[in-house]
Amino acid sequence: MNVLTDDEIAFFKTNGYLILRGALDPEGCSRARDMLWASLPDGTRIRRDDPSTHVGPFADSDTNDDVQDLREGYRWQLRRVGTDPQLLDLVFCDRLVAAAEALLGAGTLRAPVVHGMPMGTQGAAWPGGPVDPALGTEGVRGIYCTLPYGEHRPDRLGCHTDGHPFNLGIVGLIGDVPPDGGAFQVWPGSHRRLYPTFLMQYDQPRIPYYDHLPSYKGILHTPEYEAELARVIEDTEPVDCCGEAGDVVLWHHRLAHAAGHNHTDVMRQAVLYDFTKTDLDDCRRDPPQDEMWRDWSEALRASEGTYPAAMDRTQRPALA
Ligand SMILES: O=C(O)CCC(=O)C(=O)O
Ligand SMILES: [Fe+2]
Repeated sequence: MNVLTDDEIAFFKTNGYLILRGALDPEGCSRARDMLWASLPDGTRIRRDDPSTHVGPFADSDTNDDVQDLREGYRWQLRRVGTDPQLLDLVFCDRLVAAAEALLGAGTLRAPVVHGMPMGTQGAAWPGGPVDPALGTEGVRGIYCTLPYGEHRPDRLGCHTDGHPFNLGIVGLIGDVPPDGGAFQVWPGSHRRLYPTFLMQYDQPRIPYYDHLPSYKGILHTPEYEAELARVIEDTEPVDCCGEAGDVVLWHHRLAHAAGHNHTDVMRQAVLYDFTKTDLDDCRRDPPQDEMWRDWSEALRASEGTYPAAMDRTQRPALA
């Protein structure tokens, strides 16, 4: 099945992301929302049927520091359901598998494991750290939400690339997300600028945590990466990937991105999944290649990356 047009493939090659409208089954989105709300213990202040209670931050009594069911500040990350068959059917569906194969090559994808290990099973990478490098994740990352900010006025939004190896990310909206509503933000073209600044194609070196050597822990970026990311932030306007339930953003693993600030009164609800190829374990030892599309589909490698100007508008939904 060829679900992506040549123009869509070209847009992805140049910009590092591609928005597909209505790619998720509406019933599946609705079940995912049910799953999210069903995960709450009894008696929480936040209640599904009263949107005024969705405004963040979470009350102290609703806060939970379990990495598989994180509720803290303005973020709610439900990872425990990450290998539920219904959630896996939602993202590893025919249309998205075909789209991912159009970019990565037919028959190259590793399937998620039903009832396997959700992200966070093996805990944080270091004390108090994030669950990256996502050890053992066999399903979706989880259902990630951003509560409305209310009066909260945060600092300027930063951006990052992710710390664990994967090939192609997706963010699928399971509820409508208006502009400025905490949608996934992407910095177009940053994948081509950042890819060569890493030491390895898919991984990043990590400094382990030692009690007696506390001054540094975590990912160690190259100076080239830090400098290029600073330039990206300076010269590139992020795209707010807002949309309706069912819309999906596909994104390159080295694309700079962020979870947007939510200045609306609607909670942002999305499911995040990482497509990985069965040959990732071999390819991940390689340094960045002169041909950065070596591990991608023939169609993507052959694409010249040019597309009709009108796509710049349809792929920038907040401006449309
Ligand atoms: O929730 C989002 O929109 C993005 C989250 C993200 O960037 C991450 O978990 O690495
Ligand atoms: Fe990220």
